[in-house]
Amino acid sequence: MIRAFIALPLPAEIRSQLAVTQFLLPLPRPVPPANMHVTLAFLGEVPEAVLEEADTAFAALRAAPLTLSVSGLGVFGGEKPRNVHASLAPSPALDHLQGRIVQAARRAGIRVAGRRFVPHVTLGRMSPGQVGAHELAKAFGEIGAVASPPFTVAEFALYRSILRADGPVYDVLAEYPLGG
Ligand code: 2AM
Repeated sequence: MIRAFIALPLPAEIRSQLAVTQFLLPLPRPVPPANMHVTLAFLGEVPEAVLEEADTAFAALRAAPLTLSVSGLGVFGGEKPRNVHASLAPSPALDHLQGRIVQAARRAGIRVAGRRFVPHVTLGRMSPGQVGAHELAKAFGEIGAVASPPFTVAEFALYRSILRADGPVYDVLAEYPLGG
């Protein structure tokens, strides 16, 4: 079994910009900038043969490169925050590609949760309640508007996640060019 997910890699400039933002936030477990990504589909623990079939389906998807931008900060977990992230500006092209990826994964036999897609880059994780919602809201207010210039993403990728005590380790298993 391989714990896997599909995500968009981010340009180094954007990861550096978000690394600066991380320093201004109370984040018990910040995501190392090298690990920052936009998850499109969390595949979970998948048998290797199934992942190979999904890989073929992902490789057959054709889509244009995406133009994206960071457009704010957000929290998952409400009053008991567990995830602090940078939000992406709405992109119908991204939503469309994400839907096709989920469809391809399901056709290959992977059970992908039917959650609404909220495009984001996780900046840090925390145990629920470890950092107060109020404390985060205050930090957001002090930081002010967080926005990036538009950037292009010309591939999506299949990642393996290995869970370690000091945080997950990600490896790129396959890359799928957009617009190639
Ligand atoms: P997150 O950034 O919002 O936490 C690899 O674990 C990626 O898959 C993470 O970026 C994570 O999103 C996402 N993911 C979605 N559902 C997940 C789950 N049930 N367990 C672990 N990661 C999940």
